[in-house]
Amino acid sequence: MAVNTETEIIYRKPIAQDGAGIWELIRDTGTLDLNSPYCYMLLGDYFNDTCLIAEHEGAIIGFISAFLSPRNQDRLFVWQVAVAGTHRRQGIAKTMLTNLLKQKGCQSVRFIEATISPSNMASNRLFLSFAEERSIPSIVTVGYSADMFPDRTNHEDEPLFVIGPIINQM
Ligand code: 9YT
Repeated sequence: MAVNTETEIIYRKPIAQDGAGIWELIRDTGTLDLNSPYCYMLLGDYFNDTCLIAEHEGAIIGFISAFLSPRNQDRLFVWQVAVAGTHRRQGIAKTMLTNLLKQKGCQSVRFIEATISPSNMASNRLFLSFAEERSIPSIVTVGYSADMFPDRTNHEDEPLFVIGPIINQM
């Protein structure tokens, strides 16, 4: 479905009240692991210095969640990147990632980490092209293998992408 994108897309930090809308967005992607609504409320409340929402005409059409590694503040673990089906192929995910890294909460970040399953083509493309465009090294290691997930969930491998060091490339 084509959507009128002439009206501006607003990028902003989430708040707890966005939890339900974020949950619906993630549910509708069909590719991401759907967490509880409560989890998305917590992200909006306690982790919103490192999360971002894309909003179009009052609807949440994009979300990126991330947190600084508790062990190392120069590592940003990007948890989920989601864009609504109606708004794909417009560079919204890359804008969210770029804008997020410019936030105050990400000033210490030199490495980005994310696990991305093979079927999540959009995020595979996003992270690799993000690194390539800025000539930032990237490595992919095992991450969380399929056999770590509960039986019958039929979960794919979650290879770990590490991108960095980022030095004045934003
Ligand atoms: C970058 C990204 O969206 N990773 C997804 C990780 C995992 N499969 C999840 O939480 O959906």
